[in-house]
Amino acid sequence: MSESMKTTLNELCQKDIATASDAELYTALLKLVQEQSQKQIKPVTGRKLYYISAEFLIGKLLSNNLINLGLYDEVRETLASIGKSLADIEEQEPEPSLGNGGLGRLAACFLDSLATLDLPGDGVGLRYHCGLFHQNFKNNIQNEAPDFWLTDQCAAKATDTVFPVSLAGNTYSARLYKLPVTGYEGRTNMLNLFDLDSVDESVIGDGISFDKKDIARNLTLFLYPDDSDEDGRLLRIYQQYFMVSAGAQLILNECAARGCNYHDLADYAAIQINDTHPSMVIPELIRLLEEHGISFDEAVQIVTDTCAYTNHTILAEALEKWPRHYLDTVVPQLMPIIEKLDDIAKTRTTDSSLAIIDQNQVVHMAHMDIHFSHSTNGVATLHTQILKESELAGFYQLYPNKFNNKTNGITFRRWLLKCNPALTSEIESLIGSGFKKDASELKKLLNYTDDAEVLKKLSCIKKANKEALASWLEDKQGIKLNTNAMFSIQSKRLHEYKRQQLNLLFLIHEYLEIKAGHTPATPLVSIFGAKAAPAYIIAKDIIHSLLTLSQVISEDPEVSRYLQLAFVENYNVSAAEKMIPACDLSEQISLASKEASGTGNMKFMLNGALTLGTMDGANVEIAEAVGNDNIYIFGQSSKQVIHRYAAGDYCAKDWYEADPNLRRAIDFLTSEEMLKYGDEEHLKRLQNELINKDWFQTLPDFNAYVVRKEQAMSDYAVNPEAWNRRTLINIAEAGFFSSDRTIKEYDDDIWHLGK
Ligand code: GFP
Repeated sequence: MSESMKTTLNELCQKDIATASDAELYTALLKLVQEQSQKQIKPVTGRKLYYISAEFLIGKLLSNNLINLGLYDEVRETLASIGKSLADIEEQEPEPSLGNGGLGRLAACFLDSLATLDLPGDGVGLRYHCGLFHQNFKNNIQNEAPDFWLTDQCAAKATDTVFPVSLAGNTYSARLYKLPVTGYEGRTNMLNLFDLDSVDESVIGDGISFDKKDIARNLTLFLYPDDSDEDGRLLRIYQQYFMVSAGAQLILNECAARGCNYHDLADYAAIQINDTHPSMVIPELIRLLEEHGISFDEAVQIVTDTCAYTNHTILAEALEKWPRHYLDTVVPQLMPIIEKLDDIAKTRTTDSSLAIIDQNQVVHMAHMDIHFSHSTNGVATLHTQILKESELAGFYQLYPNKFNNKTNGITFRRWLLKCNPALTSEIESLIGSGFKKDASELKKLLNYTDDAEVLKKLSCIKKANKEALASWLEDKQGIKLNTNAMFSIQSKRLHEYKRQQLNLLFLIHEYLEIKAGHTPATPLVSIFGAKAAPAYIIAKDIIHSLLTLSQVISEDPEVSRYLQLAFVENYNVSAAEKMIPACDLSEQISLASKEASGTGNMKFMLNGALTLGTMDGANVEIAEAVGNDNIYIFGQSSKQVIHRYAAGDYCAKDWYEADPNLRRAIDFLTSEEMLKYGDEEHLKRLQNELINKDWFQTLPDFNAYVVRKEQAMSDYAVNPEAWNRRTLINIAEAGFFSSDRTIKEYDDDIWHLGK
């Protein structure tokens, strides 16, 4: 125990910490982090990055900050010496609710890596009061409630800085909140979040409903407000413009304070547009530069040189396009600029499909990004290739030099050091601590592939992590897991392209096999974590079907000895930190070509899970890194899928009729067993969807999935040492997937920060 740390904490607590409550200790630790992170703030020279994003899924901050500031071990030991646990104290901290899925978590990993690599780079986003929503299950159905996470102790502090933002002709004041982002042995950057003082949580009615027209009170209540009606869609535009207008003013102010004369803005700022939500920053910056006396043509060039765009999806419905009259209503000041940009775009190409404003008067945000930024990147090699060859082929022909790939990454500080301390210290005892800063050093673990003792140790760590997960889940949801089973986990947003429904069909198949007397090679615990967008009906049906099946299984002791299905309520970063280290088999089963990258796949791999996946997104690069013997690949290739879509002749019903196992599984959805605990309308709707539509081609991959998963289960059961060796190889090869590598590539190729 460090006496000096004890003295510091006594002072911050203003009492002997031995007598302090967890809440008092939490407050003291926050102060400690705040003081230390201030010391890491460094002056900015040259180019500074502004990463604008609708989401920042940052997770709880206390432990992560202590790790990054080099205080974690000392604090933990000091607390332990007085019988306190840092983990318990961290329970005091509500998880920030500023994100949804991989998009927002990537932004959080990037902020961590920027600060770690000592690069000047801030985030710009919104301070949502209730985040996405808090998920709870009732009668096997997802319900949504507001996720109130803002407390007086929230690390995002209000400043006196406000910027005027004009929405539908009325002026609102965007207040700036600053949240320090610490780097591991690096610098402190900021996450800049904007909010409106008049937003009022008391306007929320049933569930997460509220008057969507009352902008002054609702603007920053929720991330991604329901867009199933026009008011909801308009609200999204209000939010987006509020974020980018305030962000653009902040950027111009900060640059001017460092000597920028606006003509040379690109020497002071690099702006990364994360997906299409912040796209209006382009016309907004042009508008502001014109206000500073810069000509339109020059402003267009300056903004192009400053901005870069990241594409995260090829799903057409996710590439935002807004009817022009929406923009006329919310941001009339931008429409003349967008029209002029469209005119310029039309001088560059005769291909009308590349227009910003199409013939139906719909404004394509991604098109504006690509025409008027200097870089467009995909987030994994395969994804970038698909963008170039099909989805954005016209743009690639027009601007071949703008396109580049930046395969995603994850921060190892949170996804190894923080979430898996036992594995971290085992790795450290084998190869030293260099991997914490240089993830490629993990390769040194390959020297231990034949070391039986090391392999045994890995499996003991995994077992302990499974027990920790099981006891957490028992406390939280009263579910008892068999920790001697293989743990397979699928945790990510609920979306048909991610194909939780394929996993569902497998579990039904397994259930029916067990009932027929065919017991599996190993008991299997199948765990899910996922939220469905409130208006996404089929996604909610999939959750309902999984929860219902879970009940069918748990009520049947004959089956539950071999098979369990657990659905973690309100999946978030804190839950992921408990689930990922406990996983044996990582489910990455999206329809090939549809998952741009995935980042969960990297987190599971780093924590020693083997991937069961399609050749999609970054799975392809994981397969290359570990070799085919150390991953379970199945299913159609992206080429086959794209071809099937192009041919337009996919008929789910043919597959359903041709395959008795598949038919049996789909029919079971509306069986007596399921109807006992489930709702007929939901179950039938999903069944119909699978038989008559199945847009994401679940059925053609069903058999291959069953075969591969049963192979994995048998390998796990038959030769544990070989399994552990493959675990070690996965960990050793995970270095490439560090977000430090990704950020270095962005900096070398696009941003050139600090120069
Ligand atoms: C999206 C894409 C993922 C990708 C992330 C980050 O995430 O494939 O890894 O963005 O680039 F779909 P989700 O929000 O869908 O998880």
